[in-house]
Amino acid sequence: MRHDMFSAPTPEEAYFKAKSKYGFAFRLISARQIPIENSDEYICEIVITVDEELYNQKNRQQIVNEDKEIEQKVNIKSALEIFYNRGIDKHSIEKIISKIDSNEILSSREKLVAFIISEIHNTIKIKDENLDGKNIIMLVGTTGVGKTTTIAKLASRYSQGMKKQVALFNLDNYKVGAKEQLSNYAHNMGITHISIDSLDEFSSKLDAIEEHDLILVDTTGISPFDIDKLLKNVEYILSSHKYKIYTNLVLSATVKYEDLQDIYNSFSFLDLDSVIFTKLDETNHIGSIINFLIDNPNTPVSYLSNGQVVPTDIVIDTKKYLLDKFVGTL
Ligand SMILES: Nc1nc2c(ncn2[C@@H]2O[C@H](COP(=O)(O)OP(=O)(O)O)[C@@H](O)[C@H]2O)c(=O)[nH]1
Ligand SMILES: [Mg+2]
Repeated sequence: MRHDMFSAPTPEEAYFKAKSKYGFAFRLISARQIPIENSDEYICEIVITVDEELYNQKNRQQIVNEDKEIEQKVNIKSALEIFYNRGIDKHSIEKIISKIDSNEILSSREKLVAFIISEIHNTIKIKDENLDGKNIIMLVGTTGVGKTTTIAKLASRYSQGMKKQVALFNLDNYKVGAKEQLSNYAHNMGITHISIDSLDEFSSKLDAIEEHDLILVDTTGISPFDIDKLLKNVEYILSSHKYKIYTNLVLSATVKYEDLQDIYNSFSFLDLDSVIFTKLDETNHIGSIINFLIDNPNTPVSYLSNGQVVPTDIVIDTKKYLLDKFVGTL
């Protein structure tokens, strides 16, 4: 036989503890009240006796359980640190951790890391290139983020690679030299380029390019509110021209997470179809992008830009590229 001891504020609670551990297979040997130092209260302590085999079985299990719990905590902590150190926010990770439905995942650091990566993989949505029919692709975003450069790359991809009839539309009327930048690209590729100075002109110029499959619209220097106004103005014209319009927000990979979210929020009323991340060549740390995508799980990524060179520095397989780049730093 072996002895075991339980303590609690009342004898009933101490007895209950013994009962929940051993069932009814024990005998009470003693009970006493011990005064708690510097207090009027007591702690009740009971001693019981149980069969040796049952004692060993229960206590071994308890030690194993405690060890497991400690091991799990260590696994979780070291796995999470990997992600925190790469710029993933605590709340993003908590969102992922809350999806864990089996202890197996917590049994090793590697399994937990693999689980988090696979959840990130599931979170990243890609926007497939669907260019059936007539489409207008508009790039919006802050100045200098890489809209014009990306438009030139896309123009080359669609016109030369896919043999689409492409036209470039320039609403880039504030930035000095911007018109020339896009018209030079257009000229080199032999693509129609139309520059407009006022938003009203957009609809009238649309008539002139009806034979084109794809119109890429550059918008530097125009506020999101003006773009919204423009879209509302041309909605009717677009439907009669059978053009579908896709608005893509261009964001720089070098911007920190809070700023990405702020910029996104200031453009989000435009009914964004996708985001494009640029300047991926300028950073090895894309935690901010991953965070952004975890926080905006319905926002697909259509393209990535990883350099200044037109037309080559563009990535179509966005999910693979982002995951490879992120996992590469782990
Ligand atoms: N390193 C790097 N530079 C880029 C990338 N995309 C654009 N740029 C450069 O960023 C600057 C601004 O680009 P631009 O297309 O004019 O931006 P916009 O004002 O949004 O039209 C130019 O010097 C581009 O060459 C990129 O993916 N990587
Ligand atoms: Mg521009």
